[in-house]
Amino acid sequence: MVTALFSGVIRTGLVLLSGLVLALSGMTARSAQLLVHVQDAEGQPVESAAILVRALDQPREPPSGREEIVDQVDREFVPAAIVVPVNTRILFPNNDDIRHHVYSFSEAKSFELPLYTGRPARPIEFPNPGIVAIACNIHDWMLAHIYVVDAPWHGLTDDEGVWRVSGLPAGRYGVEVWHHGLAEEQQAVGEIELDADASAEMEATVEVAIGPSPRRAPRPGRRGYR
Ligand SMILES: [Cu+2]
Repeated sequence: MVTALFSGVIRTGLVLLSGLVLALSGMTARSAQLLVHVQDAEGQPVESAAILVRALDQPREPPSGREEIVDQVDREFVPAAIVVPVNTRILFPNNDDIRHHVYSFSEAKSFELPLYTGRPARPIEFPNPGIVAIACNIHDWMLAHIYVVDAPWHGLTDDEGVWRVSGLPAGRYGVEVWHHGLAEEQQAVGEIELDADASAEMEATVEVAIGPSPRRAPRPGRRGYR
């Protein structure tokens, strides 16, 4: 049985696809789940877009930060995209046998870790929401994006452009899609009302150029390798 449940949707970009009641009999905690699918203008899935979900009927409490690691392996950042709550502290260890020089000029956080090997003495703290692009001053293909968010529910889309969350209490939610290829005013925003035991799907189409594939480190022995 499929029953449409939802009234409020959508300002721009992020639209409700379907809502249905799940028969979750026997579960004591009544909660909803939400699936968000992000695609580009050609209908191709957008991987590593950050999804932010906020309860609109409850007071905003910033999520507490955590400890994370963005590694440097084979002259690449690993992972190349990460979403973290504000006040997260990220350590940037260098696992290569050469030196890297990690920096960011982003508004949400600018910092610099001058040429180093091994484990830096301390992590970098990210107190402000926003997209932080990090790079290496020596290897110009090295690039990663840190999505610093103040939404209690958050995650990154997978290679099919999908992210899902469960355990949402019934209520109204604001949903945002962030991607480093989007200007702030292009970020997709939507609203949804979820009943307990409901499951909903939303879809965002964003004008972002995905390109053929991300630049990778040159293979050993080829020109340009440093
Ligand atoms: Cu480097």
